[in-house]
Amino acid sequence: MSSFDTNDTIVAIATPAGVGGIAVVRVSGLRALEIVSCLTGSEWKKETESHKAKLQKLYSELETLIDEALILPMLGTSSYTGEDTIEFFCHGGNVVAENVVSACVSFGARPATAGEFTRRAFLNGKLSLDQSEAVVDLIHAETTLAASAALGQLRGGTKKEILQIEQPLLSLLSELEGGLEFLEEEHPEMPRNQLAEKIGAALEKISDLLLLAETGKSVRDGVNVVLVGAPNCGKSSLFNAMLSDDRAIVDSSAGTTRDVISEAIIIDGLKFILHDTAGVRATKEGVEQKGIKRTHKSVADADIVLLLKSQDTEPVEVNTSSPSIIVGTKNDIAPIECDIETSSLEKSGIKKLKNEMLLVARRGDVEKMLRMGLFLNERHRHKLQSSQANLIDLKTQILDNKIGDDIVATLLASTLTELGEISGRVYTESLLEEVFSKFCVGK
Ligand SMILES: Nc1nc2c(ncn2[C@@H]2O[C@H](COP(=O)(O)OP(=O)(O)OP(=O)(O)O)[C@@H](O)[C@H]2O)c(=O)[nH]1
Ligand SMILES: [Mg+2]
Repeated sequence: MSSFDTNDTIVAIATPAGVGGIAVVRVSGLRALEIVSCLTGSEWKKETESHKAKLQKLYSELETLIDEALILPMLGTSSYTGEDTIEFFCHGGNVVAENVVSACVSFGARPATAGEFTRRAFLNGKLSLDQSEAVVDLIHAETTLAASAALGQLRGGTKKEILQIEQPLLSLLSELEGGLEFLEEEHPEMPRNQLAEKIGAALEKISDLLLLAETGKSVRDGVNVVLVGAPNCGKSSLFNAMLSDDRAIVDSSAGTTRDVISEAIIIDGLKFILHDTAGVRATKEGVEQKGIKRTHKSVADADIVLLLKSQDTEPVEVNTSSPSIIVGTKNDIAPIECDIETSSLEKSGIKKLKNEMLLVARRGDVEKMLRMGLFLNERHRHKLQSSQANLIDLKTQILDNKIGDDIVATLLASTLTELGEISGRVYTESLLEEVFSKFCVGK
């Protein structure tokens, strides 16, 4: 028997631990009505009106009173999981909900594993796999933009886009497979350019999605912005000015900042993580050297590099493949050639710099992503990338006339399996494990 046996009735607290007004205990499965009947000592039948709450006393198996709670039945396919579900809205805190769970277990439920309610929703066809992942994103959203994106995906945006790539390829596959049943004389091979064209159309859509996956990453994790430059060029001052907070130590001595200091700010709904770093210079001082090493590591991980320059310090060069903005600092003393001039002292140029960061981070694409209801994650991106590589390869082999319809069909089928794992049209037990292990218990 699998540990996820869907014949079991599962139970878990759906609200976070700790003291609060109410706690919600969720029960789902074949025996949900039987269990609520045991807890309340009154009969809850199949005919119970769904989605209509009732206030009732709950008792343990020893018939001691646990709580008086609002009980919400959501029956059959109308529930989140797609099976009979009962939610108990009981008093919050650390004891009552646990007691309700224990009572449910004594009456035959099993404690749910992480994400098991959503896993059932998936298995019962209520949510696709990407929609299930959107549930986690919605719960973990730190910005309104992230929440909107998660909601768009939960409402089926990604599923629809993926289907639009899959459908023509699936019909192509069945056409190819149909043709294979005939002898070559009876059924000529599909024209190569026609085949390549269809694969090309899928490739175009995939690369559009991959661009927006990049945007999804920015919205989900934030954009890493690293401030780098010579000692004393004003990095910590600019960092503080951007945060509107006296966060990092500023001093007229060169080499003040040693550790990387990171703080997040939200600009136009998008999260940016600013990293103030140690000034780069040749030094023999051990601690400073360690700091500079950290600067280089931050630069390597940056999404955007702010290269700072001031008239009173020697400019430094940094090696980076990330987009950079050359920021002139201390322009109240003297201007310098750069992309954006700033003065942390006078708080000038900060807004302009933030706008430039939004531009470089492709804030514009966020709107597109939201409109399409996409919130692609690393898993989706990985599947899209390898499907892209396989399709490019397949297209080349077709155009080079290297392979017959039978091989085309085999290769296409394996790519479709890969793509199908995004929405869960195709899935394995280990894929479900990978996805649902990221959930919390009770979801
Ligand atoms: N006039 C003026 N002085 C500034 C400005 N920004 C920074 N300074 C001064 O420049 C000096 C160095 O500033 P920091 O912000 O500590 O420079 P840093 O790049 O972080 O220096 P390290 O941490 O040593 O690498 C301080 O004396 C600041 O007051 C500015 O916009 N205008
Ligand atoms: Mg500093």
